[in-house]
Amino acid sequence: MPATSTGSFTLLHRFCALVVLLTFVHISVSLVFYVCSTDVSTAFLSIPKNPNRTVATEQLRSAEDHLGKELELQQCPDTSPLLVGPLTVEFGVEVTLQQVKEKNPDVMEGGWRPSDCVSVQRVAILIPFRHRDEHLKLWLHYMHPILQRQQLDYRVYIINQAGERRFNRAKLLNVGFTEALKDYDYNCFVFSDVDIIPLDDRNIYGCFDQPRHLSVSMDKFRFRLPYKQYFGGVSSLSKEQFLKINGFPNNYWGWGGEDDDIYNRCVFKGMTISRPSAQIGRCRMIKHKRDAKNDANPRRHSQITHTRETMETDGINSLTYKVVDIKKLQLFTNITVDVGQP
Ligand code: UD2
Ligand code: MN
Repeated sequence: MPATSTGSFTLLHRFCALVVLLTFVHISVSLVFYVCSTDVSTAFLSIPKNPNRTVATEQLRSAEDHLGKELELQQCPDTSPLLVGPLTVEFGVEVTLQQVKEKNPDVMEGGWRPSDCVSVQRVAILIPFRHRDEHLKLWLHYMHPILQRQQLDYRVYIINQAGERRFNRAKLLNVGFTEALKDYDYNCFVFSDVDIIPLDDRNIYGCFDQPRHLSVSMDKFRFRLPYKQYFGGVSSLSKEQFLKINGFPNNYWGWGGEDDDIYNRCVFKGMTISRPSAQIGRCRMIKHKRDAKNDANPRRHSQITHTRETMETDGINSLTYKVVDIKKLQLFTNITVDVGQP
């Protein structure tokens, strides 16, 4: 082999060794930087981190996630794609609260909200209540699936009258309005008897640009409105509409009249009543006898002739009550309240 070719071989050999060395150094430096910049450092290398900084970083991340989600999520469509229309409702079925819970695993703290869109309707569903546990089971059994299909951001409140004195439906609903607003920024309130179930899920349990009467076509009244001004059963008012009429009357003790008073309040404040069609507004009421301590209110006929005057001073602005107990359960929030007596 000639001397010149041996020399160039050694040179090439050295050059290659240098390239390998440089590559090794490059990879090592990159690796060290990578490890230091990740949480692996804390896990494996026990490099102490500033704990405050970790918390702050995590808060920032979760705020970013939250904001990202809010920005990503679109408003729910005007008409929910989940609705199925006419429903079969049977009151002979045996249901337990456990079964209702299992069938509605996503219902928490008495309600639900869509996870894939933002609901415009933030609805508190308020039910005046005393000793109607069997009806309540059926109501929860039928209503939770319907309310989820309607894509509402909702929670159910049972406003349970404490004691055995005369029942006061409208005052319980005023309490429900006040107490629910302590939980969440609701913009809509649905007021429902515990014994009424809609026969069509297109009858939306939300609010409209006028106060809404939902139970317009009931089996009890042979699927007709009993009279034009009828506002009993299930109704809804936005927060604004409710405050405009000073809420509901507090002094209708016993059965009847309070629904007509609420109707009068709406009309006297220049509002009209919005209703679904007779087809979509079909519903059923569980047959029952008049409850104890809910005899017909003998003053109701005279009371409803004075709504225009009384509504200014009797309502949400004069409401007094004592909360006895609040229980946040999976299927509903139970508020037991002492509303006093006539
Ligand atoms: C009608 C109206 C109702 C209301 C009432 C007069 C219909 C369908 N409904 O109902 O909205 O105007 O007349 O006050 O027309 N409740 C209890 N425990 C009681 C008493 C009442 O939980 O001891 C609750 C329960 O939610 C019940 C509601 O109050 O559904 C109305 O009472 P009701 O069902 O006895 O009266 P009803 O069917 O004549
Ligand atoms: Mn009833």
